[in-house]
Amino acid sequence: MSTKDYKRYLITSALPYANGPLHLGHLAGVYVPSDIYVRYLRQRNRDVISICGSDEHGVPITLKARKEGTTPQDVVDRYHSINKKAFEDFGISFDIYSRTSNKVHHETASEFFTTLYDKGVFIEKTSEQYYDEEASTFLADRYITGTCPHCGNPCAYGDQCEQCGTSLSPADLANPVSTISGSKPVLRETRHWYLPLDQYEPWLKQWILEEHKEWKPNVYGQCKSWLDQGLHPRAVSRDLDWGVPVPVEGADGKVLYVWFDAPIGYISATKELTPQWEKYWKDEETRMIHFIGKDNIVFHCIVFPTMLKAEGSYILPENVPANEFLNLENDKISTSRNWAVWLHEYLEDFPGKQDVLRYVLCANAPENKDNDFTWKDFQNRNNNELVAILGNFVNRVLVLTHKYFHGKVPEITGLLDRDKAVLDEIKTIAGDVERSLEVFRFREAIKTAMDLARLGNKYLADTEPWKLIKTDSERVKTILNVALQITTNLTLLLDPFLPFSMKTLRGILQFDQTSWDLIGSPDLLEAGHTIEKASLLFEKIEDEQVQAQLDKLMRTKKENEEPAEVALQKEEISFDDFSRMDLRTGTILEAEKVPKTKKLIKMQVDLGFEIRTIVSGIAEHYRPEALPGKKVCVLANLSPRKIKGIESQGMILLSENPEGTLHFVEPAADAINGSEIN
Ligand code: B3M
Ligand code: ZN
Repeated sequence: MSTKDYKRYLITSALPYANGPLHLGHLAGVYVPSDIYVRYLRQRNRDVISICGSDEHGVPITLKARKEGTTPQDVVDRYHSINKKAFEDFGISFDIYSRTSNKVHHETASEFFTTLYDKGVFIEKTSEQYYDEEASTFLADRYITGTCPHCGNPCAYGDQCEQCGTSLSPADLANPVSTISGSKPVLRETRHWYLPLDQYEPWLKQWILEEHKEWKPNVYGQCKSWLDQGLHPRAVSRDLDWGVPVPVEGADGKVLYVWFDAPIGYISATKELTPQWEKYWKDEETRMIHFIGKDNIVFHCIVFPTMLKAEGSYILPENVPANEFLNLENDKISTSRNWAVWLHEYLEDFPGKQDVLRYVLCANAPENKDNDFTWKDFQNRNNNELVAILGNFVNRVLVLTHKYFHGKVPEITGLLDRDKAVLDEIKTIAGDVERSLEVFRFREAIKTAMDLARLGNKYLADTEPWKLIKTDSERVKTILNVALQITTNLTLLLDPFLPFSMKTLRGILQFDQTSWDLIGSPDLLEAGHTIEKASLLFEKIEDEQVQAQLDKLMRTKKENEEPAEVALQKEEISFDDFSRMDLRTGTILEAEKVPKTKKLIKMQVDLGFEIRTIVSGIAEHYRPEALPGKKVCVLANLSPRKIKGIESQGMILLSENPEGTLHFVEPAADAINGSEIN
């Protein structure tokens, strides 16, 4: 691990696509941890900038625009402001929230490409791709549907079959169709630029596998597996009309691949933020950290570093603390199924409770494995930790200070060993929190920080100032002074995690400092200093509130229930094939169970022109005694078959419901036996 003391920090957080709102999975995976880290560094007085913005290119955005009958620019304008606001609402304190459709970004990405192009980094290759002649455009993989070669799903996409999950390329599809015009696409030659990742493989192996063994196991492991499998050149351009145009002569209709331009967005946003952007990007004494979710690992650990290395003047990330995914109530969060807690909806239902969500998402972060968010856990952590431990301690201290000393910090009349031990512990705890934060163990950090509140509660329970006040008010002065010092230290220690509540608490304490270095200093609040009246920092979340959230999710589940899987259509037949079947109406005359079988019933069926014996597997669905008199449809000219020694002379038509129950296909009630069914 690098022990170098860095001069400055460049913290980036994955640029969310501006084609939908944010949910709590986003916060938990990327933005809560990055914000905690950044706030902590600021409190330590480090030179730090926090960079984010909207990722506004890529095919899904153009697809969404097409679907809504609007322009991609309109889509990204809308979600850029929605998401920017959601981040602000939750106190995610970026220094800049930029966007990749703006001018600086287009210029920066364009220049970056040109530099690599001029250096001869790219390979140019011509390949055949599907082209829609009606719409005069090449088709991105997502724009093509066709039949999956693996499962026969007729609506598979050019990049993936959503029925069987296989990843595909457009050439795999049978009967390809353009989703733009509905026409059959043709193969056409097209030219693209490729980043030859394979050439950088030895360097990447050295840099990641040897020099960054300290990266989180989930990140290191994914990189290793990519590198072990061997890298291939990757196309960095696309035939599309939305994105950064490829800055090469004759490249009309081509744009940079979204994953080429998006990470450059970090650079453009920094340029937009400060004229001194180069010191953050080009000085070895900057520590660059990328906060991302696990699906972005390859781009941030392999592709983007290769781009930076190939360009030559940039630094590389020092760490990429990617998180795994957060599930919701035991199910994958999904935008298309609306299985999510949207940030704006959370705030409508829990106004002012941003810190509660920040707390729960950090305490339960999917740091090393996928994790589950449940509303029950949310309630428990709020009620049993924020309210019962932190809120309770702070409230007791504030209320007692007002009650006994009219809101003035009492003086220390003499420190006992117990008091000294508690005060010493503050620094120890802060040291532990620091160590956890420095290695991106946020769950551990928040738990340790809360230990200071636990310690405070224990201190009050052990010293019992509310009893002592009657006999030894001098001693009570010291106890409350110590308790107030703990409270003040909490505002410093918990500020990265719970910025809203700690701000409120600083207001109550009339303490306006936030420097981390003050933690553990004596007399943070001086004797005689006046504090404001207490107000509750956290309040209980009731069962009904949790139930309401669960009900909301249940409704979503219901709305989403997919129709039961239906078999695909069989091979086409001609009308002649159909008319060879002799389908007739009949009436069951007699029915009895076939002995020693579970399912079979033997019936006599009147077909008008004769009476047939038919055996059918319906004993689990109909009782024999209920059958005589029932009208049925019969395939009359099916060759007779022996079933359990009985010759069955025809077949009764049945339909099945989703639970597997069989029902007779019923003819018209007044149909006469033997009438034909066509
Ligand atoms: N737009 C986010 C995602 O995969 C993607 C990140 C870009 S970071 C440069 O959801
Ligand atoms: Zn399939």
